[in-house]
Order: sequence, then structure tokens, then C-alpha cells
Amino acid sequence: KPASMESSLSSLSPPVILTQDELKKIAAYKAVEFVESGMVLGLGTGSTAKHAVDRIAELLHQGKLKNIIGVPTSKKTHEQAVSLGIPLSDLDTHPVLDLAIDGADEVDPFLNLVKGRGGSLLREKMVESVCKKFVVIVDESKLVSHLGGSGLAMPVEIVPFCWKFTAKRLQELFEDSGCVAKLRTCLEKNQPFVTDNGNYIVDLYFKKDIGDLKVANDAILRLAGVVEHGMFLDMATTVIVAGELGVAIKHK
Ligand code: ABF
Repeated sequence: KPASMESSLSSLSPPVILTQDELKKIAAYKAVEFVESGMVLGLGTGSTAKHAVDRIAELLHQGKLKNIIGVPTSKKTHEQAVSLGIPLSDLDTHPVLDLAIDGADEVDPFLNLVKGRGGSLLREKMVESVCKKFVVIVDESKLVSHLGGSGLAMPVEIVPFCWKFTAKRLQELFEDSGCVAKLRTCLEKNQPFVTDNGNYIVDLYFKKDIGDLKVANDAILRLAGVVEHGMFLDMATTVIVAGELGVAIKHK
């Protein structure tokens, strides 16, 4: 069933027009209110999650949060957290986390997500799949009626070995949905984009609905050469959406 809306609009004073980054920051700060002292936290990646990591560090330094341990979801977040003095750990030492806060690229009405347009989907999925609570923070532009329907990329992390072969097989898998698979490249060098794990990313673009998400999930993961994909199904426990009219908090 679609997610329930526990609290709806709070008070941002219109008619102030907020930038997308300000909306991201509002969502991030709201999410950090879920953090309690002593928690082991999954630290997300991306421009929205960055605000949450900044805020956690700020509260730590003010003594308002104590004994926080962070588990970063990318090298970039690792660097940010180190520079802010947040104590860090990893899944080897902390295989179960209390809470993760991260952004997303798409959120559907059931709180299923597309993630990975920032390239960190594998570590994000590893960390966020073992969190007791997973709070997703987005501005309202990320809301979609169904995943893959925004016309933007559905990322799949693949091994570099014979990547064209794997990309072709992915495209064939979704032939009926008019899928086009493209290797992600670094714009400036026109070289393949390489993930933190040394892999490539193939972005899938769909002309039509991809149908049952669970079926799509299983089919992609069955392909040898695929490491992980960016559909995060049934993982988010809460989504915080910041929009021009206020903040909406949706619970699973
Ligand atoms: C990460 O950052 C990713 O999973 C997602 O691709 C991206 C969202 O980016 P942003 O918060 O910068 O919009 O959470």
C-alpha cells in the first residue's frame, strides 16, 4: 500500500522562494532530528546527504549529540566525515546500523527508490540494507508516480570486463520497455566513469513503464556481470520531502 503521511505541512513562511539546495538542507536537518546519541549511523552521499553529515558534525561539536559512529557510503562522504571529525567505522565492525540518512534520485508512492545517479549505489545499498531505520531526504522534484518514469537514468553497476556485452544484455532484458543502455562516462575526459569499487555504470533509459519492479530487480541481478542496481525496493522506512509549501514526512 502507498506510504502514509504522518505529518503534513509545517510552517515555512510563504511567499519566500527557496532554492533547490535550501530545500535539500531543510529535509536533511529534519532527518537529523531522528539521530540520538550513541547511534551507529549510515552516512549517505550526494548534495542532500552532505547537509545531513554537516549537521551531525555540528551537533557533535556542540555536545548536543554524543558517541556517534558513522559508516560512510562512499569515499567522498568518508573524506567529508573525516574532515569534520566524525568518528567512523565500517560494516565489518558494525554489521547492523541504527539509522541511515541518504538522498535519492526518484521516490515512488510506495517509497521505493532509484539511487545511484551519483555513482555510489553499491556501498549505499550495502549500508542501507542493514539499517534498522532508513530515512531518505529529498526535495519535491524527486517524487515520481513510478520508478524509471522520469526519463532519467536507472543506474546499474557492472564489472568492466566485456562491459558492452553486459550493457547489451541489460538493454535486451527491457526491450519491451524501449530500454536504451548507455555507459556512464566522465564528461571532461570521455572515459568510463569508475565507481569507488573499480566498476563501471550503465545507465538504463526507458521509453515505457518497466512493469513489476520485483521482477525487474530479480532479472537484473541474475545477469552475470552485474554487481548491483539502483532500485532500492522496500528499503526506506521514512521519506522526508521538502517543498515550497513545507516539509512532508512519509512513513512506510
Ligand atoms: C545519493 O545521491 C544517490 O543515491 C543519489 O544518486 C544522489 C542524490 O543526489 P542529490 O542529493 O545530490 O540530489 O544519495
